[in-house]
Amino acid sequence: QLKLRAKENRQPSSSIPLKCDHPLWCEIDKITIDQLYYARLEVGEGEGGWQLFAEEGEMRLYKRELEIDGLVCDPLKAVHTVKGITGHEVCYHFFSPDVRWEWENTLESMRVIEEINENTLIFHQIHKRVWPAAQRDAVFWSHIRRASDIPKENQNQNLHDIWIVCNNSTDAVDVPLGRCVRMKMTVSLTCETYIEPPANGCEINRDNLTCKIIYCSTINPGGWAPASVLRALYKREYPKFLKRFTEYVIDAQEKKPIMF
Ligand code: 18C
Repeated sequence: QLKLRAKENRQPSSSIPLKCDHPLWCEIDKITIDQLYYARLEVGEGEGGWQLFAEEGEMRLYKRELEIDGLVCDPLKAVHTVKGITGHEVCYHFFSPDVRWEWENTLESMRVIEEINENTLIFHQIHKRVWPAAQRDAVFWSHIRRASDIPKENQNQNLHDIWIVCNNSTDAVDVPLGRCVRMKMTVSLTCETYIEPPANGCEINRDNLTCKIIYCSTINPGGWAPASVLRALYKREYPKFLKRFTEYVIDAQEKKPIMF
């Protein structure tokens, strides 16, 4: 089993570069802004075809049934609220290749194939095989930013304390297929931090923090996979992922200074 870990401890900047010459930059910027807008649209059961399929504590997961060329590509939207961590911390752990093995249990291998800038990486991931389908891989850029870095003309809401990570498949890099079928995905994790002002001018501590998390995902399996297997798989795995990931971030940050 191949596990390639990033060597340095990368720390993405809290402000994105004003200018980037990379050919994918326009696409990255546009898709991230679109995903932020999409994530913040409220979903209600029955509205716009969204159906609640799992619920546990503060966590709610909705799906919209969608098939493309006979393949299940159901968009998912999950909302969760956790205490004691900031949106910056949640997004940092979702983005950073240094900690991905700590929480991501669908991986067989993960490799950073290009660093576009300190906020943007291109990954190649091979995922665990799910019987009876062929094994899947994905090539995608991953971009992290504080939403207040979005240019003023695209800010139609109050975005002061929001972070987003957007992962989106790309064909721009040539990675041979090997034995895998390549899936296509658009995934975003949007986090908003609420701070309850501490009494008597005390310093903010972790008890004052609440983080609202919105996770959106649309995955096209890219080739044959039985619909019943796929729907049963995601119904079980998305709630497990959200629970495991948020608990991991709470534990990882518990004793550390708050990353606002
Ligand atoms: O967003 C997540 N992770 C990011 C960083 O890795 C990134 C990756 C997203 C793709 C994840 C899809 C993996 C599916 C492949 C097989 C799963 C094996 C499961 C084994 C469990 C022990 O954005 C967090 C992702 C959390 C994913 C939960 C599983 C969702 C399944 C969705 C099905 C999608 C169809 C893919 C085709 C699979 C063929 C049967």
